Amino acid sequence: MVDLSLLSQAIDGGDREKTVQLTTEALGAGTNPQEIITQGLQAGMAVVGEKFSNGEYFLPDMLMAARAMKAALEVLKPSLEETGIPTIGKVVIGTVEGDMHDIGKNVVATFLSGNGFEVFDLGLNVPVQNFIDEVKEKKPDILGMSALLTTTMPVMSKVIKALEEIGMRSSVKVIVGGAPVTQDYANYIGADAYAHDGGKAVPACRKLLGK
Ligand code: B1M
Repeated sequence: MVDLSLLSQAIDGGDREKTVQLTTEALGAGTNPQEIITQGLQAGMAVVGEKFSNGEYFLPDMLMAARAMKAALEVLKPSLEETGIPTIGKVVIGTVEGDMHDIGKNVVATFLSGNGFEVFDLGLNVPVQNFIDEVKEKKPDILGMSALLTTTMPVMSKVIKALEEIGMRSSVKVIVGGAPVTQDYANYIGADAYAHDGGKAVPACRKLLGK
């Protein structure tokens, strides 16, 4: 049994090698990958965020933690994606323009593809027009947008307005998320759903499709 607080500490220390080693051990010991993410990796990231807020950490510390977390997610990806579930819907997802945070969006995308959704990941810093073009081209059931900065949250509203302007709002369901995003904000901008984390994004997307 791997103590997941050690994993949080490895993320906090930006120690990629240790993070990968502990993630591999936890997985090998049968720990649920979702638990490894929330109780180990994400918990560590929360500490990094707090330390950045209070001036104890700087940008390079966040970058090192991010690299460690990305490496750990690569270890977890195959088990999160192992599924015999037939495709239940198509999702286009991305982090909005101006925002370089993609770890949480990647977690959500991996959870969705591991739970039977066909996912088209547009990456990070995605301009409004790219979301629109992809909705036109891929005709997804769901459009997912992630924002980690209070300054980039309004871009999600711009995408929804752009969909309205071209008469495509009713052809796609919109789900939003990211640390500063709330259910109230989702309601305010006219999104169809909000999910607090990757685990909750799966039932939220299923619900949007009535499945
Ligand atoms: Co930045 N950063 N960062 N950062 N960073 C935050 C977000 C911050 C809260 C840190 C802090 O001050 N405490 C703060 C934002 C303040 C605010 O706006 N309120 C901040 C800041 C200020 C900045 C810069 C401005 C710093 C600077 O340059 N001075 C800068 C901005 C760059 C930009 O985007 N333009 C910046 C840069 C960076 C790095 C590049 C160094 C790096 C990101 C690397 C990367 O993603 N590739 C980074 C990191 C690592 C963080 C923290 C520490 C961790 C984010 C993370 O990956 N968490 C973060 C502090 C924090 O969040 N506590 C912080 C782990 C991840 C699994 O969780 O992303 O929340 P999260 O995703 C969750 C849920 O939110 C949800 O599910 C996910 C999985 O469970 N979710 C969705 C996410 N998207 C969803 C979509 C959905 C549904 C659910 O539906 C579609």
